[in-house]
Amino acid sequence: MNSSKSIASFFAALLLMLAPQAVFAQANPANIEPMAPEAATPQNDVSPLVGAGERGDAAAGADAYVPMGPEMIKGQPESGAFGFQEQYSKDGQYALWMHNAILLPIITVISLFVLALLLWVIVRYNRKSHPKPSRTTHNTLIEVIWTVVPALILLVIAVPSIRLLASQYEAPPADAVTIKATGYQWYWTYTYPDNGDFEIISNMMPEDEAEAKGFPAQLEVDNRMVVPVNTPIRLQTTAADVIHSFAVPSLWFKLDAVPGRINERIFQVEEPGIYYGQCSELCGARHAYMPIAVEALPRDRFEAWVRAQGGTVGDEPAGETVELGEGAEAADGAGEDAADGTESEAEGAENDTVAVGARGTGRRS
Ligand SMILES: [Cu+2]
Repeated sequence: MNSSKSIASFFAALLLMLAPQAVFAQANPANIEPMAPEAATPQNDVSPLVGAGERGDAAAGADAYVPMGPEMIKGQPESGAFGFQEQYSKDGQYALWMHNAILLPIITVISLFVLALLLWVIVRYNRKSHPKPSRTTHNTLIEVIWTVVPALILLVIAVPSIRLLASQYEAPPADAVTIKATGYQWYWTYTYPDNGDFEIISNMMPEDEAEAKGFPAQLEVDNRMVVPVNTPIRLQTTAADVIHSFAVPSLWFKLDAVPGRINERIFQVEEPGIYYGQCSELCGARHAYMPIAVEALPRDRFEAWVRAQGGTVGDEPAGETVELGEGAEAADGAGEDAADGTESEAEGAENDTVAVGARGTGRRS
């Protein structure tokens, strides 16, 4: 790192510490002083991170993020259920309406009509009751009807269908919050590039622990993907090893996560709550054990959570926290042990940028 970047990051950290945020209230101003002379030297990458760490502690004290309990679960599969899960996104609600009010009635009527025709032919025109077959080959009226009516039915279906398709692939607005979900064998990481680029590592919660806490086994995770409610999100997916697929049925969302590519789709949750999903592309031995848990929070609670992870909100300078990518590489080991691995890495390297990443990822254990 060169010295000008170091100086810039020092001022960035200083600004952060002086910012009049309630969550910073407990940061001890005395700690700002000793850092000043050190920060000017090129080899000192530490001081802004000490500041970032203190911000995390302050946030944890004043306005701590507490993961939602099982009473807030909204989207999850139910034993013996039939049909779609209840929908908590606009596209999902529209799609569910289209399925229930348009597709299902049309399918039912057509199936019954064809069944009736078949029964009529079987009963009325079998060899016994109708020994001498008619030699009729054409009937213009019937031919026009059986061409025009299906075309009209397709037209009726096409209108809401194309509308839904367009809405699903609408480009997110410029002020959308960007979240990048990366699939690994076999866990997910969530990066928040608009908020200081911190990373959350999300592993399945052990089944007995999840059940003891009242969460669905094999769906609950140690660190959820936290999103702001009623806010357009630019959800990007990619993968680090093989193809995975990010899918949350109750939010009408499924997008493949392909190594070397970024896929992107707009994502919006209408209500605070917990929404469960799973990797939906066969990706190896533990494909079934890399669930997705989305926690939607009101905007202010989301921002408090971001700060507690060492991230930034709005125009706050990002400082050195943008280098959290290293945390991800440190965790690139066995899937189950990823989060633990990062924590131990952080203990040994408190003066490294990884420390902030681990602080973010290790909060819930
Ligand atoms: Cu997968």
